[in-house]
Amino acid sequence: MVSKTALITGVTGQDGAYLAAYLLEKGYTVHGTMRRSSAPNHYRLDRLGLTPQVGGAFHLHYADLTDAMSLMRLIAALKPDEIYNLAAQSDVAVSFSVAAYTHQANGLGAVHLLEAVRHLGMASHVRYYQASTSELYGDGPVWPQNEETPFRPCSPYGVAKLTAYWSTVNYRHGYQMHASNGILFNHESPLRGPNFVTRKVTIAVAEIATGQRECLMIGNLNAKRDWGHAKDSVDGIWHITQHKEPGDYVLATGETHSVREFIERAFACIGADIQWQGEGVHEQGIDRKTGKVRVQVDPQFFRPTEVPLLCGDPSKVRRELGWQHRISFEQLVTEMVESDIAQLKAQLTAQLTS
Ligand code: NAP
Ligand code: F7E
Repeated sequence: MVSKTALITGVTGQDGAYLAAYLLEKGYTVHGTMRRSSAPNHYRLDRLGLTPQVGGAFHLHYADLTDAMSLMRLIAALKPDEIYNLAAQSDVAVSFSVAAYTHQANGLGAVHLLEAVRHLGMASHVRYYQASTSELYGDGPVWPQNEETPFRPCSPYGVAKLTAYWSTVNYRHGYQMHASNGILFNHESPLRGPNFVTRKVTIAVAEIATGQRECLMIGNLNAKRDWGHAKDSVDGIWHITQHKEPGDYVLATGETHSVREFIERAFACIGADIQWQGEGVHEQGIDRKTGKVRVQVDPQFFRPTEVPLLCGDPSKVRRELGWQHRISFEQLVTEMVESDIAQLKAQLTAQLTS
C-alpha cells in the first residue's frame, strides 16, 4: 500500500470515478474536485460506492477549471503528490456550440493548474498528468496514430486540448516538472455519459429490448474509433504518472471499429440481427427477424467537421511501461448493454412497486 495524496479534477466524470476507486484501492488519500450543479452530479461515485466520510481517505471539494484561484487554493492546502487533470468539457459535438468556454476549461484550465504548481514552488516534486486525447489528430491522413503523428485537430474541443498538451510539454521542459500527457483514444464503460455514441446506442438497445422505444436515431455511421474500456485506461494513466521519467504516451487498443459495427454488435446482444438498407441519410437498420426499423440516420447528429478514423498505435506504452488494454471490444459492448438493461429493469420495477 502507498501513502500518497492525489488530487483528481473531474472526479464526478467517467474516468475520475474509476481513477478514484483505483487509487483508493492502492492506499492513496484521494481528493476530487466537483462543480456546483443544480441537481446532484455524483451518481458515478455512488455507483462505485465512493462516499466521502469524515476521517476517510476520499474527499470532495468544489472547484472549477475556469476559476484559477479555486485550483490554487486547493493545491496549496492539500499539497498533493500527484495531480490528475481529468476535468473538461469533454463533448466534441457540444464544443462547436460552446467554443470559447471549451477553450477556457480545456485549454486555459490546464494552464491554471500548471501555473498554480509553479507559483506554489511545487514544480520539482508534484507529478502532473494531463488528459490529452486522440482528437488532437483530427482529420489527419495518417493512421495508426502514434506519439510522432502530426496533430491536426478539427473541433474547438481538439484545439483547446492542444493548448493543454503543449503547455504540459513546456512546463516539463521549462520548469523540470514531472508533467505527462496520456493521449487517450476513446474509452467507454457503463459509466460513460449518455450523449456519447456508445452509451447512446446501448441505452437505446436496452430500451428497445424492454419495449420502451422503437428506434435509435444516429449520425455518421461510418466514423471509426479505437474503443477501449475506461477501467483499462485508468490503469494506464497511473502507470504513466508513476514512470521515473515524464513523457507523452498513446493509450489505445490498436483496433478500430465503425459506429455501424458497434450498433450491430450491441443489437446482437439482444438477439437482433441488423441488416442495412438504403444510402446516406436514407440508410436504415432493420431487424431481420421482425422487419422492424431499429436504426435511422438523423443529420442533426452530423458535425461541422468530423474525425473520420482513429486507430492508436500503443507500441511505446507497451514497450516502456508494459501496459496494454485487456478488455476486448466484444466484452465492452456486452457489459454496456447488460448494464443498461439491468438498470432499466430496476427502474421499471421500482416504478411498478411505488
Ligand atoms: P466526463 O465523463 O465528461 O467527465 C468530465 C469531468 O470534468 C466531470 O467531472 C465534469 O463535471 C468535469 N468538468 C467539466 N467542466 C468542468 C469545469 N469547468 N471545471 C471543473 N470540472 C469540470 O469525461 P471523461 O470521459 O471522464 O474524460 C476524462 C478526461 O479525459 C477529459 O478531460 C476528457 O476530455 C479526456 N478524454 C476522454 C476520453 C474518453 O474517451 N473518455 C478520451 C480522451 C481524453 P460534471 O460531472 O459536473 O459535468
Ligand atoms: O463520437 C459519431 C461521431 O461523441 C464518436 C470524447 O470522450 O472521444 C470522445 O469524443 C463518433 C463520432 O465521441 C452519433 O460523429 C455518430 O465520429 O462518442 P462520440 P468522440 O467525438 O470521438 C475522444 C477521444 C475525446 O477525447 C472526447 O472527450 O461517433 N456519431 N452518430 C455520433 N456521436 C454522438 N455523440 N452521437 C451520435 O448520435
